[in-house]
Amino acid sequence: MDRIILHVDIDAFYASVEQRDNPELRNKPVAVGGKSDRGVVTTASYEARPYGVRSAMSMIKAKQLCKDLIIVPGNREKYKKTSKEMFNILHSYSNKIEKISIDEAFLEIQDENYLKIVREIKKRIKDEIGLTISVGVSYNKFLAKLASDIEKPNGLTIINRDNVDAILKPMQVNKIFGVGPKMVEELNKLGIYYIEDIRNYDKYLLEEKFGKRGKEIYEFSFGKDTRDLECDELTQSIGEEETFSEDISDINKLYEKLYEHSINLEKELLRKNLLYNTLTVKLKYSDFSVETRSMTLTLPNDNKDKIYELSKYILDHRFILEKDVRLIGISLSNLIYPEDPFQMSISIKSDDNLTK
Ligand code: TTP
Ligand code: MG
Repeated sequence: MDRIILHVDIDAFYASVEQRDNPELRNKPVAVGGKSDRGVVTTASYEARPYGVRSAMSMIKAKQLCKDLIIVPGNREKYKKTSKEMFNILHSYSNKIEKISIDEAFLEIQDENYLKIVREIKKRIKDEIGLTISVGVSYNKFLAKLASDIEKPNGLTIINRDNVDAILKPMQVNKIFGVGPKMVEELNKLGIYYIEDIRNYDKYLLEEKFGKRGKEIYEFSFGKDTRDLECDELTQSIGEEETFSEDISDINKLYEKLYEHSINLEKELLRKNLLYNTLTVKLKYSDFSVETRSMTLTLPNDNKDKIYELSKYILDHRFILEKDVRLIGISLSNLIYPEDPFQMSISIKSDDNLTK
């Protein structure tokens, strides 16, 4: 079966965030960037684009092109936070996500009913974050990215085996992944202007002239791309800890804190769609010395009651508790994504368990 790959890209990202947060900017030509003579446009709202205002253009030029342009300074922290919110939503639909930039990602999904998923993702990003995205769906990365660019803003384009030739052949060569102005010039010299021209060119001559790149361009011209998603490194561990305002000797207070940590950790596991295998309890004593004790489960888990039960067990049986406690923490490691058959089999084989 073909893979199902989505390419998701927020529309006019920085400008859309500014329009979202300031109603006076809505439906108006907006450029985000520095106002000074040396200012550069980071991005322009879709209302400014018909005037020719583009990313990386000097603000002076942008203002000349569009007299009514409203220039807004950027707020990187806000964009980072918004980006994180989008990635959190995406993570609830797939474990296989490649982050390309602050507002762009590939997702590989297993569910053949991808239209339902795409519509849900678009709706959630609109309802929960207040932004629109454009999505491309196809059977590889090259085509998915190409697709998301075809209809913008708020687009949804599917490239499948039936329409791939009709879409690709008439496109200009610069639409091919990694083909910049220099390469376009080189290809034009060979009489190659459209993707169809690449298909009709001799594969070996292209390879001879451009090396590995030539071979890739030839493959892309037929919509072939076997590259896998380069997924984010899995989070190594997640943890909760708290230093008390006064050192604690009452074991019940420590239990209470463990329970609070368990609730928060369960929330975080669910949000990140993770299960843990190993739980560690950390204590810092009144003399600032630190001790940790860990245990590994037989089966990965994400339940707060289990986290509490296990951490309480460790606290009761693995620590001596002769001194007052200044800080108590729980961390979860050996994290895995559920429904990953390979990882599940590793964890089940683990011979460490609670009763040891
Ligand atoms: P893009 O996704 O390239 O652009 P965009 O989201 O503004 O517009 P589009 O609808 O075409 O996707 O980049 C995302 C953000 O990155 C963009 O909003 C601002 C920032 N950026 C820069 O700061 N400098 C640049 O040169 C570019 C291209 C983007
Ligand atoms: Mg974008």
